[in-house]
Amino acid sequence: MSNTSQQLTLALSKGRIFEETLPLLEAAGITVSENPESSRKLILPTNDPNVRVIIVRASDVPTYVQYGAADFGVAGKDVLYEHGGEGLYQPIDLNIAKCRMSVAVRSGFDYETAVRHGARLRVVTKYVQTAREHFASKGVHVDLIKLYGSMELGPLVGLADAIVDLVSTGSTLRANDLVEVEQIMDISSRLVVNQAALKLKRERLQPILEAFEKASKRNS
Ligand code: PRT
Ligand code: MG
Repeated sequence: MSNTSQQLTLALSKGRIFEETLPLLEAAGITVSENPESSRKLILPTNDPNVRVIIVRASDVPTYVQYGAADFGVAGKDVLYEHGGEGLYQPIDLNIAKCRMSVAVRSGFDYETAVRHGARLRVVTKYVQTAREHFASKGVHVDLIKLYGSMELGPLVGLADAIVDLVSTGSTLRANDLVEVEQIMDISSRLVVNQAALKLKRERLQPILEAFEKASKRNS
């Protein structure tokens, strides 16, 4: 069921990625006709009859693009790293939805000393792949526990010693008495393009990619 017409389908997630992609679409002359926060529609038309937007979960964007159900999409580096990026061409860092991936612990937990003494740490995270690589590269022994949200709760109720999660302002950590002890990587969102679409729909895609690239430089 791939998307073979000459129409272009763009996969976005609701919330910050949708909001921060709108100005890039504007720069390409594309206006989305409905707001996904108020509409229940999952397929949104635009002012360009050849371009439509589909609304999917942030972590599902790479999957839709990989299988060609969307020609292109916008996804965080966190999501792409976990997905692995197979079948995706990643031409542009859009410099939007910026944050960092960090290790945080309960304030009062002496992370440095625990690591130095070779303690085995329990870590909750949605980002198992990224966390595994990070701790392996540092030689820290960890038991990783996968969660799907509210990682911040883990250390507060004794599920874990540490979390690996995204941080932007730091207010979620502060509100839950957690402190950031390590920054793993800087995160921003990238444009991802289906490899077959890049060849077959190049004429339609190219001007949009160029407009995105130009507009995203303003965010850097
Ligand atoms: O929310 P849902 O479960 O549907 O999916 P999602 O969390 O994957 O989607 P969404 O829309 O929340 O995030 C989409 C993308 O935005 C992520 O994949 C990141 O690349 C990027 N991004 C940028 C963030 C943040 N900043 C961010 N602060 N994603 C999540 N957060 C969360 C973080 O997980 C933590 O709970 O915000 C909280 C921390 O924020 P501060 O400001 O309190 O530090
Ligand atoms: Mg979220």
